[in-house]
Amino acid sequence: MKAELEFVPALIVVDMQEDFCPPNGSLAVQEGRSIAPLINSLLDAPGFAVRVATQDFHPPDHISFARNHPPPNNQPFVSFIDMKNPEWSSEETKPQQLWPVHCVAGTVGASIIPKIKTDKIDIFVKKGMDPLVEMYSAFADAFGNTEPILMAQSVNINVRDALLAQNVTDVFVVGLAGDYCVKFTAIDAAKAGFRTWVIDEGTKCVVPGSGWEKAKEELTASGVSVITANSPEVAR
Ligand code: VGL
Ligand code: ZN
Repeated sequence: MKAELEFVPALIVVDMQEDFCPPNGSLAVQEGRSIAPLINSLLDAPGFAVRVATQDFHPPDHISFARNHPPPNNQPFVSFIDMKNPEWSSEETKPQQLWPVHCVAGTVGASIIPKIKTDKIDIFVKKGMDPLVEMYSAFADAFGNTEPILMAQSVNINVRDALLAQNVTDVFVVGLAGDYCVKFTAIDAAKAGFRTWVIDEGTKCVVPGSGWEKAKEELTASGVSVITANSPEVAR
């Protein structure tokens, strides 16, 4: 009966890509590049059993790109469109926020910034590849679909199964952006049954200040702990 005592931590580095970083990223998050040293120190820490990096990896016709929708309701950051659940039997729709073109598969914008020590990464997760659906989380699309057949179009690997195969118990999340992909990845990690932590100084937000405050409330309500980098809980 030592199951409760087990601590097998994984690190997930979310979307540390050129398009989310100043000065040239098309969806640059303020100070996005500045968290690279902290993330590298975590990647160097021997304590993590698995190190994952995610990449937003969209086709040019992705549903979240404002330019793929007719005016006037196609203003990046501002407009929302109705997005349909790609699950064939579902009629469900959701409002989807529109973005500038970003992280197009194969472009420099989709590449992980060179500062990040990618040689330490065990698993690269590409997500958002299905043109018809948004996927902020590395675990599920915007409708919560996690079935492999459906997911195969939007993601290149089932992260939950990959982490479970390594007996992971705890997931630590850092990267960009705190109020979108970091938040949804952490909430889904908790839903998947992992004890989940977001490291506060390890993320920056599309909407700094109020966006991060709201995200922290949602994280806490979902059972995710937001902690500082020097907390004793952080694997080293
Ligand atoms: C993200 C907006 C659109 C993110 C991705 O990585 O947080 N945000 N696509
Ligand atoms: Zn995206």
